[in-house]
Amino acid sequence: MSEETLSNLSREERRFAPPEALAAEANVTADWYDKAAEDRVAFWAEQAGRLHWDQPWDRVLDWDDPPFAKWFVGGKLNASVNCVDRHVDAGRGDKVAFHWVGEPEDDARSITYAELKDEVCKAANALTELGVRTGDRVAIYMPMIPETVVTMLACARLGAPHTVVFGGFSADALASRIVDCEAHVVVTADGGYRRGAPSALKPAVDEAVAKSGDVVRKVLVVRRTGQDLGDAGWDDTRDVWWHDAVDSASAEHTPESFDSEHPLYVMYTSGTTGKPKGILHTTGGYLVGSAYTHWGIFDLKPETDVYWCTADIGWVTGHSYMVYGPLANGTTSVMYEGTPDSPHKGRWWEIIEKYGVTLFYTAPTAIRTFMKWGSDIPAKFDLSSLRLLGSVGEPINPEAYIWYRETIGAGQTPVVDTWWQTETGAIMISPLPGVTHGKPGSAMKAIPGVAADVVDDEGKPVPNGSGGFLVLTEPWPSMLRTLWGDDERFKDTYWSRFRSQGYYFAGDGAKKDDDGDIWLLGRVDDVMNVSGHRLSTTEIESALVSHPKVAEAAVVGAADEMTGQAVCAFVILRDEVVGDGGDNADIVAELRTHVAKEIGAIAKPRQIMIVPELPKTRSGKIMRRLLKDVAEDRQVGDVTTLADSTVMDLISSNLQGGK
Ligand code: 6R9
Repeated sequence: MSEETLSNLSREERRFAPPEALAAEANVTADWYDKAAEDRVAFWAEQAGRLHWDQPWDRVLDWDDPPFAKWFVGGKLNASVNCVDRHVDAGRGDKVAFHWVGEPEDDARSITYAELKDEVCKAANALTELGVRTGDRVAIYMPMIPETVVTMLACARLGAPHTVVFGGFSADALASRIVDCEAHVVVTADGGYRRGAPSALKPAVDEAVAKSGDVVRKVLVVRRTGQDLGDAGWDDTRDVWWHDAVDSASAEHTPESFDSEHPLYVMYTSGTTGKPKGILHTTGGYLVGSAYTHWGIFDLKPETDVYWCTADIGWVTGHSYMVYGPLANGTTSVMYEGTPDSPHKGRWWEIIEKYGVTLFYTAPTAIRTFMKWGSDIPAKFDLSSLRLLGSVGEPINPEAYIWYRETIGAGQTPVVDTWWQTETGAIMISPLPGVTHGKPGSAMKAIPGVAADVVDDEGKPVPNGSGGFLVLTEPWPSMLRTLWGDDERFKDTYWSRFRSQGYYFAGDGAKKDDDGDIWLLGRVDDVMNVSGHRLSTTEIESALVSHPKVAEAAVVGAADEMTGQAVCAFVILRDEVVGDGGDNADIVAELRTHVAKEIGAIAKPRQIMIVPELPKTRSGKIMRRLLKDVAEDRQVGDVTTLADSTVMDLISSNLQGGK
């Protein structure tokens, strides 16, 4: 990207200083930036002191064979001991680890650290009984229930890397992951509750197992809904009920210590080609990264805070910021099974009020949905316990940031916009809640210990005020170690673009503003080129969302004979606008003018389509690829990773009514 990059984002001038009381007591202070930069390796060694090591490391970082890193070399530890046993051993066994809230109302339970430890030990014994040994992979396909966390920790306790597959993924997606990492055991449930009804899981596992050759030997099944198990029913030689195998197992289990570089889990994420990438995280470095960032970026005070991350456990955020980070820090967390509108659109706010949530972490897509539903809904609840709000997954538009801060955070709480990836394992770029004067829409700068930059095509840092590619310039403890079984693809995907500089290429476009703060501009493949001008999808989406009639917007670049690419926008209107019977043609004209005014005539969408929904992945990312198919009048491509695969039909039928 060049100076031609048009920018309405950098015109954003609002700044929010940290609340004085928070700043005075902040876990991480401004001097940490310098301290970490002076000796990064020593800084990380200090952070590693947050964990319990059975054997100390002899070398903090081995970067002799880049890009293959080893952290805390020679150190030994057990991740489940760090997340559970050591809190019980320190006399905090009665502390609540999770306030679990099921989707059906009144279906809730609170689990203490002592109870969690017993469950993890029982599950570790049961998995051993089912044949799981150190190094074996276990696939997990579960709803958001406590047993899911228990299974992950039991695997970690045994040194058996887990691979959690989101419960909404298809049987095919599950099968390809099972086969890729050769998981002999699958843990699942009969189903989970979503949108007020049981939603089956076990039939998809049966189908996936059938498609996986003879890889799967045992399937451990939690009874959650009691629903019918489908055509394949039950296979007595393979299927085992959790309540038979785990409930009767011993709660005594002696953990083994594993090498710091022992694999902890594999998490699959989609790449640019069809085959998903199995991101490998190892034990010591990952746990250091997730624990440090969870404590620092959320300013966690474990004694008093109640923390809630709304991510699904099948996503990396659910791993680092629902399980490993919070538990390593001895946090009390909320975990919620269902959707935000069950049984009513205020469910999340009701949960915050009930449990006195102080730290809240969610995604921009959720925030925009709540904006669409209207501010009167959260206004009915007491949200005064909140003292910090986090955002992750996509760039947060200034409008959504302001709404979040004002409506949910009473105009007082800091908002931490955290940039990171499955690959980075932990937050890399974010404001510090007690230090940073936040700018709506900017993730600001690399946190202490992390080194990031925005570079041009040649890998040279761009000057302030310019855009380019986001890179991480130094190794960090929670970095992915490789792609499961594919070192070459690992090198190729992340380390070949800026090989001579040795930078990690994140695949995101970004810009430094005049202060040198970083603004994320979306994936580099989301950058459009219209008549030779580079336009960012994020910036145009932001401009659209800043219009009072718009709830949500997605922009794609569609092939255009005249201009190379043309801007096509898909827009969801706010509920009150949809209801007033106005003419869409008028609104479209108004929005085109609005974008021209906000950014410039070049950014004016060629086409604006008013739609009822947008296609999103389960982690809330808009699938622009599918919208591009619509914009270019093509057959819509593969929809299997959509959270709701009927959305594309809805969009198509809606558009037939007139574009
Ligand atoms: C944690 C997670 C990673 C991609 C990343 C970027 C986008 C995430 C963001 C953000 C702007 C933020 N992304 N956080 N973009 N601002 N605060 O989302 O992991 O699912 O692997 O996605 O998400 O494009 O490259 P993952």
